[in-house]
Amino acid sequence: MDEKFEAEKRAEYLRKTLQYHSDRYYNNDNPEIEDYEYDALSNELKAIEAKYPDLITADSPTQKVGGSAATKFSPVPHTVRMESLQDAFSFEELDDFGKRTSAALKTSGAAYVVEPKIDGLSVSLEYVNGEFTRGSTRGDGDVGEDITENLKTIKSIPQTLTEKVPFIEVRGEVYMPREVFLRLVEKQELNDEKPFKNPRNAAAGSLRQKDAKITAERNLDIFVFNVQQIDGDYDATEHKDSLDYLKELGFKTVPFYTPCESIKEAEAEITRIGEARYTLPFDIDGAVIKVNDFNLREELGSTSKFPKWAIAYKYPPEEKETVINNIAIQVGRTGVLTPVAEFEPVLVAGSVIARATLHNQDFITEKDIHIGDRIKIRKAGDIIPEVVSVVEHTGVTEPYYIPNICPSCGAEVYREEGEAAIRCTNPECPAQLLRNLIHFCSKPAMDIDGLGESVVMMLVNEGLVHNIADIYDLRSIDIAGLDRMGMKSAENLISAIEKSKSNDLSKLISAFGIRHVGEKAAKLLSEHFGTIDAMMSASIIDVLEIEGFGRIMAESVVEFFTKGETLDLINRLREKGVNMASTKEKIDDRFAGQTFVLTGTLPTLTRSEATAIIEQYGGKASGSVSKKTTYVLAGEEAGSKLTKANELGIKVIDEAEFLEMTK
Ligand code: 0OX
Repeated sequence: MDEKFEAEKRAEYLRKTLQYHSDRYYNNDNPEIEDYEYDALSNELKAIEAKYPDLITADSPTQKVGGSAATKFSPVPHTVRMESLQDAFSFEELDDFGKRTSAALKTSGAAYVVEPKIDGLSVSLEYVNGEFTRGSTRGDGDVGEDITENLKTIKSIPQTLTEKVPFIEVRGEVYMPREVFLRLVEKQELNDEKPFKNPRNAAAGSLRQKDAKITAERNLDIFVFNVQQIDGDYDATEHKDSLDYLKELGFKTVPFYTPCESIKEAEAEITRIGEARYTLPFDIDGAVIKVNDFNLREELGSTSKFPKWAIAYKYPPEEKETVINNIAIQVGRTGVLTPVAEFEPVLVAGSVIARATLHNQDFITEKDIHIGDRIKIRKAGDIIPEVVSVVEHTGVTEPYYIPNICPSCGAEVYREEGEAAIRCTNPECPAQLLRNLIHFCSKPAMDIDGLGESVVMMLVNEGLVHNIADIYDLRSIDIAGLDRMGMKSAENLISAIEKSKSNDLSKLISAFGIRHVGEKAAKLLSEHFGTIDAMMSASIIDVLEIEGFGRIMAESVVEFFTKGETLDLINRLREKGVNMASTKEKIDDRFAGQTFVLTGTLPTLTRSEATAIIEQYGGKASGSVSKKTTYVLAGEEAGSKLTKANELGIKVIDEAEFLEMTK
């Protein structure tokens, strides 16, 4: 195949992939890949585009500063562009940066400063007469989002500066200290909420909250590192001056920086920071080299995206070697057997780890993992342990295979065609019961406060609960006897259990943990059918009527509601008084996607009454007729709109026909 054609295909693939991951990162705060991996893909695309500039497209992720201006908050245009930094992954690239800088300045070399690159969210803070007036995210560099109220909750952001500077805009990085992050994740796990993947995502998720009270609870912090623009006395000529001035005004500035006379010195400092990386109380994803002198910075200028006077060196994720002692099997809620590698504990990215999931048999086979192997591990997103590769087999053991009986109950296991997962066949498997119970009580499900993993485990181990419905037979006297439980907490737990009986049906459906049915699908099912009885008698065709439901989901729902154990469970829960009906009225959106234009005087309805009916059923009322109009609702003395409707061939209806449509 022609080389350019191949490059074009690859570029297309890279653009799509990068767009997908960028959206997860910036708009959902839920990345799937490592920043490092993202950067590598981005660099590959940049290299292709450098070789074949005609392959550059306007929407290429390489043409954006990063992030996109989201719509949740009001837009803030940045009068001084919030530039991003050019990245380097090797010292050769730093050497090149040094050469470019010297060449452009026509000097033997500029002096630099090196500072840590805080892994958080870049923000702009504006002050008028020394008062904090507006704060925003970087967005795409040109337009960000107004997050003033959220930023006001960060204690280290001064509300009032020590001097009444007429106007100043500064730039800094909001971050979540590692300790705060670890506590937050602990709490999220306890509440069975989906935990944040790393401090950066936690900071982003906390900052872009509509409710600033949530941001306030998250204990975010900031380091300020740049004066973006200033209207006032400012005579800083080098990096140190600006940081000293910012400090004087009351800002918390970058925790340290080191002046370096050459790129070689800067590289030595970067190595030192890299070694100390995990001893810092906050995450860094690199170090920044900046030209020290402001006049030289000005002389160097910027490209369309980044300043030519600075570069970020990105550290690779730390990888360590260790030895697999054992592979344990965990049985999940839906009976899936998950292999977990247990290895010699090692210190990686700041904490000791001893276990990592091996996902499934395919993962093990692909990496050729045996017990006893020397392996390379790292932490994904610097948090979640993962096996990178096998370094060497010890020769002691065979390739590993997940057992063909369930380690919890001894029942046979099976692997469905086209699926990676291996499942236990026993619906009464105690390991599944435990996982199901934990899910049943969790926040997105029945939301029973106090019934988290550890209490559920005690209830099962003590033989107080054998089946989900047994929860509703518990008495405070049984619970009070459990470890670290008094009468007071037992009573609280009983009232939380009692309260869950009146939950909306959607929570119960979510709590059943039907395969392929998450929280949103549970809501749709509940709104569509209204009662559990209607759901139980629904056919696959009936379920497929719900928008967004495909065949796999529909089959799974019908299969679940025809199983004997489901019917037993529903009967028992019904006996205990658990609500089995939707408390939400079904939304009737029969006019969804339709546009009505009103003209003339209707016999009985006023214009606003007719509009209200259209909107109640999800339709739109518009003032002018166009090709997009669905109906023209015409009354007495209809004028030019009626003529236009006839010209365009749009259906004209009268009030009687309209009212008929609403029956
Ligand atoms: C950081 C960080 C980011 C900003 C625009 C020109 C230089 N995340 O810690 N950016 C910069 O500087 C850029 N410095 C930093 N320390």
